[in-house]
Amino acid sequence: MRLEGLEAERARVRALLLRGLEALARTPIDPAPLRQALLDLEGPFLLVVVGEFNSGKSSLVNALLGEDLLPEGPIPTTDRIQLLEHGEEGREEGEGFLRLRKPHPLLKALALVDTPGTNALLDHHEVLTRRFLPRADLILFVTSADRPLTRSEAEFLGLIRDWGKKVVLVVNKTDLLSEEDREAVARYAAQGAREVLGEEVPVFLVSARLGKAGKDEGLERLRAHVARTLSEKALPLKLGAALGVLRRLLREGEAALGQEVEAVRQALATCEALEALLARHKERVRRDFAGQVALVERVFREVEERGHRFLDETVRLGRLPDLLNAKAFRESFLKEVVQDAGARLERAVGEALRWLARREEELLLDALTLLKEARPVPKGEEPFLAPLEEALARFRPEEEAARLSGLAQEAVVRTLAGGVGGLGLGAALTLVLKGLVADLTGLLAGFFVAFLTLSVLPRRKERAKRLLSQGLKEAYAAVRRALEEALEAGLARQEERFRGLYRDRCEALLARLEELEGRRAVLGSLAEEAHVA
Ligand SMILES: Nc1nc2c(ncn2[C@@H]2O[C@H](COP(=O)(O)OP(=O)(O)OP(=O)(O)O)[C@@H](O)[C@H]2O)c(=O)[nH]1
Ligand SMILES: [Mg+2]
Repeated sequence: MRLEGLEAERARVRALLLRGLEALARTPIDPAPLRQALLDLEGPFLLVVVGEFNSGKSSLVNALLGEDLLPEGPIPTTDRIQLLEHGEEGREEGEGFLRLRKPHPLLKALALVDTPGTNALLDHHEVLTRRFLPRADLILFVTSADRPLTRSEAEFLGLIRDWGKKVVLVVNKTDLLSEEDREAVARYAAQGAREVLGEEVPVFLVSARLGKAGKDEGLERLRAHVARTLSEKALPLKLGAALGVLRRLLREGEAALGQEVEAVRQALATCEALEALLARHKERVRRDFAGQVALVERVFREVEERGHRFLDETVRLGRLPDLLNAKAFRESFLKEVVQDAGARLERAVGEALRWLARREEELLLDALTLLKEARPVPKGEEPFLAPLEEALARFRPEEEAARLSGLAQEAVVRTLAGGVGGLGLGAALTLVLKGLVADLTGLLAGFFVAFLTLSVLPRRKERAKRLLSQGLKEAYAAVRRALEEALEAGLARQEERFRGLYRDRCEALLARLEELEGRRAVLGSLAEEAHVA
């Protein structure tokens, strides 16, 4: 019954590891240790002996087996992973690996693994051992009684903890200690291990040397502990070891994805900064465009002032006879009132539209400055710069101004066709505006016609003034509306083009962020399941 439960548990862990493999495939983490754990789930229990060189690991294995199977020595001796398995006598060598088979009763329940010592001058020894760590189902950590638990040993214990392994601490060479020192050494080693591992671990004081002669109680106790542990908890330990590997890799995967998420977030901050820049740009252009419109308005205002003065003088100076001569009146009206207003209006409108077109270049330059100042450049930002630089190189404000001018004309024509301009001013203006920009001369010629139709008497002067003002006001309103339409159309085009430079990339970043968060969530929930299991 209990066995069935354990087998079900093994199946559950196996399924979890498989899901872990799948999830890790979508991270930069090497899943090899997990794949190995999946294989080892079906293999023998791996009791792995680790420790610094010369602490007596090989001697301990020999003592446990009761025969001098493995070479021992005072210098770094073991240079490969030595795996002892139950079976017909045999030996198999591989790269950094030796497999020995023995028909030894101890090996029936487990495979015993001797590893190269750590903290020697031989780095490759330590690499072999570190790489083997994740495979251990239980670790015998051997330290030497004459220097129990050094700093480097504590650091190595830390690596073991990171893989979530269970540890049995063995203080070897206790034959070197006096009876009274044994107690202190045991306490010291136990406390050190507890501090690193965050849990109490069993500690055994042994002498492999004496043990070989069958004269060491500590070794016997260790042997009994191992036998009991295996009979009671072999499978839970194995499953726990596999889950430890899973948790560790999931943690690494989460950290790696977290870094990617951070990089994407930084890049997205650039997207937000560009959007904010665009919003500020539109606000500023709208505000400053008022200055351009005021220059246009001034042309109308000056005509109006001159017109009023002209009417006043015409009446005051008794130029009535002139007024009867339509041709002469028209000429002096054009000369004194209209002057070059048409050309000036055309220039002012053109200037306003060119001003508007050039603002786009400013936007691009501001964006480039923003991107360049945002150092250090987060990974993957370059693609933002390139399209902006290209857009700047391609930028032709004159073409854009011409296009906007076309838009403005259309707008004026549209407005006036809607029936502005009593007294036929509208029609005159409409005709004139079919050209490039408003021709004020034409507008005022229209006014002139209207003016003559009034009986020009002094008492009609005010009415004539009102008529002129009204006509100019309507014409100005039409031009202003056209300019405002051109402003909005221009801004919309600037916005569209500007966003086009980064929209795809920012959308891709958002999608990537979502994707990464999704993957991270999968790792997180697997890690939780691996904890509960
Ligand atoms: N006094 C004493 N010496 C021991 C004991 N166990 C091992 N030694 C000696 O310590 C030295 C190192 O023993 P090894 O078993 O080779 O140590 P190791 O940990 O396997 O060393 P590496 O394979 O180099 O990592 C040898 O000279 C052993 O004879 C012990 O219990 N008491
Ligand atoms: Mg050795």
